[in-house]
Amino acid sequence: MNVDYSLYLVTDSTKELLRGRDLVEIVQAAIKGGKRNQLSLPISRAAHHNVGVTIVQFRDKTSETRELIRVAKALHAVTEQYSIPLIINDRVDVALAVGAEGIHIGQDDIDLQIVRKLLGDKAIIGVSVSSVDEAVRAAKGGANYVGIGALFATDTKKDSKSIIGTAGVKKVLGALSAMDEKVSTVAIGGINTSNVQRVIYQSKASFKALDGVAVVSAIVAAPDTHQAAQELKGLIRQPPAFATTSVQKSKKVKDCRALIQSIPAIVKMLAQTKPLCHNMTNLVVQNFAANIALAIGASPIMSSYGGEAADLAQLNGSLVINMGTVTPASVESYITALRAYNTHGGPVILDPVGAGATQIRKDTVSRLLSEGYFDMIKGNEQEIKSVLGEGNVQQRGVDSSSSALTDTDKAKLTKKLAVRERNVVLMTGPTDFLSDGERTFAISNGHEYLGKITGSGCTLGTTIASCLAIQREDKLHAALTGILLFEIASEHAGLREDVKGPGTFVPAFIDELYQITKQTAAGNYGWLAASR
Ligand code: 3NM
Ligand code: MG
Repeated sequence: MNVDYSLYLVTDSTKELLRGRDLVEIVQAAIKGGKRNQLSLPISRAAHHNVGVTIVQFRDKTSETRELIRVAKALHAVTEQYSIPLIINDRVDVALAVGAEGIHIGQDDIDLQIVRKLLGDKAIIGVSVSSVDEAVRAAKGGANYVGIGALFATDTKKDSKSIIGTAGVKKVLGALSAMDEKVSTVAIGGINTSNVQRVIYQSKASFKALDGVAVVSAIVAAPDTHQAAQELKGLIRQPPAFATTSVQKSKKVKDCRALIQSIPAIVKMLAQTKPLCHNMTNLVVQNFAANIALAIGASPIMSSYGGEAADLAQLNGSLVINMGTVTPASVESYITALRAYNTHGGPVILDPVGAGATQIRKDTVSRLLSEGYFDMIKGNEQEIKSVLGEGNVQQRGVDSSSSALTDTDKAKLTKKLAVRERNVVLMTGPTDFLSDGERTFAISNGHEYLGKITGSGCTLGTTIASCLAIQREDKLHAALTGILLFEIASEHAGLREDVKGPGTFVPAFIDELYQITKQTAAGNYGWLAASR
């Protein structure tokens, strides 16, 4: 049975969502979503694009049986006209009464085996799951698809047992890909036009991607059903703006030395193009970060007001969100800016300063990760652990402290977060660990004075963000460039005779960054020989 799950509409019959409109008409408009404007689409897309939603589930938790059957019959007449399946939520009797193509059951509903017996082999049976265990059980029990959720908190279903995020969906996909049973997958809960591309992108496990997304309010509550379905369908077919598509996995340079050889090109380009580096950063490092950006040739703008981000995001620069001075207002600003940059594909770095120090910071990290995509996350060991939700990290203050982990463990954690978020992760420390989930490197450069001044981690974020604005295709390469530039300059500064301690180190460090950048632009790459 070849079912297209790509845009799965789940209906809702509550008054608030219907606003006096007829459900059957809404469903008809949602199915026709892509049809009316077909001619205005590029031919290549129009060809396999003749419908809006591709499958419909009738879900009504309150109506009487007679009414359920009446509406289901009317819906089936519409779905049959377009040859798409109608699935009935929970009610086998209603499905049998109208000859629907399938049933969707939750964990507390009728048993899967019984449904199969009653509806037969051809029926499409879907099961709601929110964990690997539930998904594996559904697959073994012969489900045709699983609805994985709740992805995000949603007003449509307030009793969701757990909010699992893209990380939870990815775990389920990973487990299902290792099974012999073929089961299709859709994610559900809070999906809309602002997040659908990211959900599909970030949920992908190495061997398995979602077959579709299921929505209720994004279509049923939309002011224009037809347009909402069409817009969602268009977004599903295209990768998000921040996805790196032109560099195939196999073509990415895997060898660290080869990557280092092509660092000068990025540094040169920095000086030539002077990309905008937008910093939403803490009060302590504003001035220092701006100076560091200038020293390497970037154009810093220190703007913490989210309202400005929509304009700034159009200038081809990058964004650093450093949550060192977090307030209720700043969180909203971060989210506004994050979305603006995600829409344009401008790279965004999260610096989760003191992520484990307070409950507010932990909540802020979860909220940010569920509201947008970070091309990179950089933090010290405690911060990365806290973002991962590993162990019970209680950070004292925001500065890094010594570690009990081995280097192998640190590399593993770094890679784990990069895989989970499908981005680049940098764990800073005496040795830095950098991973994009496929390649993991350890870097042992940097002078000890970096640990004795304030804002060295934060300004490393600014440096890397400037490089990301230049090298967008291989983000790991951009990060490696930023780290080596920053840390080797610190070594040059620390070794200078006129540097007597952290105080004299700061201006010398800015000078050395400036000198290295200038030398590179002039074709002198000698400094890179110090990379370890
Ligand atoms: N099931 P919206 S969440 C019907 O987690 C349903 O299994 C869920 O509505 C689950 O698209 C949900 O409006 C509601 O967020 C999804
Ligand atoms: Mg149910």
